[in-house]
Amino acid sequence: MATEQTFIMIKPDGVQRGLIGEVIGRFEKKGFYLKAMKLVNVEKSFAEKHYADLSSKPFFGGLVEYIVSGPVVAMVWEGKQVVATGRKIVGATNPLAAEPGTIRGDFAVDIGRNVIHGSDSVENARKEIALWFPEGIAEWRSSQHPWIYE
Ligand code: DAT
Ligand code: MG
Repeated sequence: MATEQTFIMIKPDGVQRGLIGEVIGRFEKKGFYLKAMKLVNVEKSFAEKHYADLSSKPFFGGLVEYIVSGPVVAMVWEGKQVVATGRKIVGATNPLAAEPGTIRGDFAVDIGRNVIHGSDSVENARKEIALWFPEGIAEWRSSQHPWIYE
């Protein structure tokens, strides 16, 4: 599987609870590369755009309120199969169903306070990165690359 990029967002509860370093460390230590990052407060209309596919769900209003309730950390991570593997690192949507060892499994209880977002497909990752980083992302390669990838 080719090198991919995924969009990862630490939600307001993750920021407030001091989990930024923990989340970054897990992706970094795995062998993925951080290609963009910013801490931002998003507007309601922006959060609605990010979650547009869920606009008909009964929890949509609460989800948007939660995302705008404090700053979030938006990131782009790159690496081999990073979309699917990123979802495994994040864990199941409902934290009580998420395996221990995953971020949601280790750090969350309620579905509406599940700490982190990760793109669910390469195509959605592309859309989310374009939405969150219209300014573009960094071009760099780790000097450790040959020690992580064959
Ligand atoms: P995921 O974030 O695992 O990709 P999703 O895209 O289906 O899950 O939903 C986006 C977010 O919406 C999810 O992280 C938490 C919230 N959510 C999903 N299902 C929910 C539900 N049944 N009740 C309340 N919030 C929910
Ligand atoms: Mg999703």
